[in-house]
Amino acid sequence: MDPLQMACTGPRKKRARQMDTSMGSTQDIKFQDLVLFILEKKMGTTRRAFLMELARRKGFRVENELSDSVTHIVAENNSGSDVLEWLQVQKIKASSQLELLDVSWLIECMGAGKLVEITGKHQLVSIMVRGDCPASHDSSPQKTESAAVQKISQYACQRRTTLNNHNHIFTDAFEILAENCEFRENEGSYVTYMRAASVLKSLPFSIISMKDTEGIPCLADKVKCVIEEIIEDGESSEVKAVLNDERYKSFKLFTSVFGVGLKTAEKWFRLGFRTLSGIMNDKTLKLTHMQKAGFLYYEDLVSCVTRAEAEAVGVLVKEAVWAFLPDAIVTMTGGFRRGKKVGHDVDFLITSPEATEEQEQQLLHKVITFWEKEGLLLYCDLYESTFEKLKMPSRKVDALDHFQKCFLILKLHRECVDDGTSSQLQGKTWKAIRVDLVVCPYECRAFALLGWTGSPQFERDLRRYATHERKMMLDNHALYDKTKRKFLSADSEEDIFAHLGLDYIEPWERNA
Ligand code: DCT
Ligand code: MG
Repeated sequence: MDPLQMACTGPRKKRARQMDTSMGSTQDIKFQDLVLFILEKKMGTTRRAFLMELARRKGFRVENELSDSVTHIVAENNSGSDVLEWLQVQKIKASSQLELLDVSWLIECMGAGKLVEITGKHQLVSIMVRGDCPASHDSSPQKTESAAVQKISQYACQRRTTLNNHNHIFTDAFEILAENCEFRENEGSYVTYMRAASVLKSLPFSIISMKDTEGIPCLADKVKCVIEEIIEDGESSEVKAVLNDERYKSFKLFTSVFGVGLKTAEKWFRLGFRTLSGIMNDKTLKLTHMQKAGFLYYEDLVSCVTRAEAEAVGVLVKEAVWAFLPDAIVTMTGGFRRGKKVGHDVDFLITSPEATEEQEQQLLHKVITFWEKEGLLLYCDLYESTFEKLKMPSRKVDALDHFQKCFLILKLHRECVDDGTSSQLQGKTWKAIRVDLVVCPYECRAFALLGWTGSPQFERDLRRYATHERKMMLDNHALYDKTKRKFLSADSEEDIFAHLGLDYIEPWERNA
């Protein structure tokens, strides 16, 4: 067996006993700047001895005892809180220089024969202070302090949330509970569950016991009860009940149709409908154009858009836009910009440094006429701009913006999709795809890009943070500083984060 493989699966006891754990000191040290200490807690003496010996052979300096010279503590099956607690018992204060790492980092380093970059998945995050933390005004803790003393912010815009979710079992549950509250128009509980799901998505470790939840913000009592039940029973009875609830099931089904919102779903439910075929076969119901398109292309639209399909739509959009405005900047936004592999639609932001107001206003009309002639336009709903310069940003966290935009359904031909394997196209030569196009004035582009990149929860928390922590107002058009009584301009998203005193969060870290 390869030694590294053994490191992953655990050593055979007999061999481990023969090892001399002190011999490493005489071996060549390849990584001079690092001093490791491997924690025995939950790892056991044998495995620890084996890993120490292996790490030394691979060029690491590994201490037998925890001393001041140690720079990295490596642990297995421990959360950050577990390690900190152990340090406290040893009467050792965790300094901000001390890295608390999962053994996976050491194993990766040994496998690669070099130091592997430490990322969130390796860091054992712990929370020194319990409860919601007020935003720190001298930039966020993520970059300036080690994970050992890092607090988790109550704001998603102060957390880095990649798509690597270690707590799916909990976040899936909270998203279902939140959706049920949305269907029942219970705004308060909706926010509670969404914030809980969001904070859990940002954790670089899986919650395995209630102790791991200590100090994590945004976990209300009712949220903790659900977590506890899932830890104990593997599922939540409340979620189970929701999934079996007739109202929830009907609303979920009805709102899966493009053009159907809560009001329509409520009406259909009250009228006694429970299936989509029941609605389609009813001659008395009046459907909007949007809903008719929603039913017509239902199968295509409920199947997710793949990245290859999104890229193919991007080619179509650029081709059409550039035919009329060659200098236009076309950016794919929404979930795909955040690195998602699938989405429910494809969002684009369009802006031009040179276009006149009239050229800007005409662009979407020309693009739509062009696609209509090509036979690619299956549905179109265009909203003209109601944008006014120097208007105060909206106070509402979920307010829609005032830019000109269109909600479309486009026909995407199979041969346009690069991978050619688009499963949804089987037997058909094309697939209906939902596409959103937004046009914004050039000076608003950074705000519009930030707003249209999402996630929705990240956006809500950005605005909430601006209002409550900075006395500023942020929306998709502008940022206003109420203290200085002036608008703050921005050429890039980085500028906006800087105005807000926030560390920059990359798009793929905004999956809150
Ligand atoms: N948006 C927002 N607030 C909302 C809805 C949307 O700030 N209430 C922003 C953030 C994302 C962007 O608009 C695009 O919206 P969607 O397409 O609905 O979201 P998405 O993240 O792209 O998700 P999906 O992958 O399902 O399309
Ligand atoms: Mg989208």
